[in-house]
Amino acid sequence: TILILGACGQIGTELTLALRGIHGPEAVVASDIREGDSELMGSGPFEILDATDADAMEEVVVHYEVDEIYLMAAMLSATAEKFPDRAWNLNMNTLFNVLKLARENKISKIFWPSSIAVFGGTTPKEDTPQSTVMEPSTVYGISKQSGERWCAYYHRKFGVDVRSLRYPGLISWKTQPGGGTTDYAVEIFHEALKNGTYTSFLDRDTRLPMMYMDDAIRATIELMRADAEALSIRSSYNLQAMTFSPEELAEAIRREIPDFRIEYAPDFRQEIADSWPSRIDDSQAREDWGWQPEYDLQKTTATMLAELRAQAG
Ligand code: VAH
Repeated sequence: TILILGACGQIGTELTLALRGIHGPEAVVASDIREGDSELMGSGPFEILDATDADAMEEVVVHYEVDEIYLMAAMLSATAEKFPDRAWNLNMNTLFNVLKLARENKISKIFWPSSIAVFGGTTPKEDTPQSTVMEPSTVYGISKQSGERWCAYYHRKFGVDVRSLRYPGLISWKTQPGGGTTDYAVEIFHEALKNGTYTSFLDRDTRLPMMYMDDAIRATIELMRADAEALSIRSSYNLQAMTFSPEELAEAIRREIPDFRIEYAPDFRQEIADSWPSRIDDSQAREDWGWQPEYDLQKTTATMLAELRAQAG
């Protein structure tokens, strides 16, 4: 059985639905600190579970005979700057609980998401290498860099089969993201349809690596399916799909909504975004397990607007 921790989150919701589509509803147990949207809750078994509680997690693992865990629970970059202690506790203790279960052979495989947030201001911003200088300046980035080191350690020392991806900013319509710095790229679509205008909290020329959710879900499933022998990276794989700035995204939206207007009012998240790279070198993922993005800016924009219009009915 597969267990998803943080199943109500932006990635967790779609990952749960995708995995249930492949393995069947009963093979995928969703869990989170609170209940999720109706589509998720109606699609298979659900458990209220605080992933920082090791005993509670082990009870769920034993009860459902879990052998794979996807740990999607975390506090993202912007919120983590406001609550550093809670962010560190949530982001790290959940990972330690899952790694320990694997070390004790109570589960056999782990997916754990890292992020482009592991890179800092001294990291090369263009074609950021798989292995490079990483001096993250955010609580979230520090927790992801440390988490990567622990994943590599547990793999090397205890043979734990833990796999990870450095997700860029993710764009999706099904579930509202929470507390990210890249979330302007989600909010903008809702605002464009509702008000025809959006005030961006990142400046016009802030170019960041981004990815449409379907590509991120497919990358996750492809990585977990790959032959363990093919994986040369056990910290976390670089991934690149598209790179754009708020201004470039606004131009793409105007091709569908001609009178859409954008304004810029950078806030504390600008400093976070300025510490992150613009374009990532993902050649190792392409070489090891055949990674290939399918959504570019134009296709993402068209899909987001079409799906949100359909959702609005
Ligand atoms: C965030 N969406 O903004 C997340 C992600 C790279 C961005 O880690 O914090």
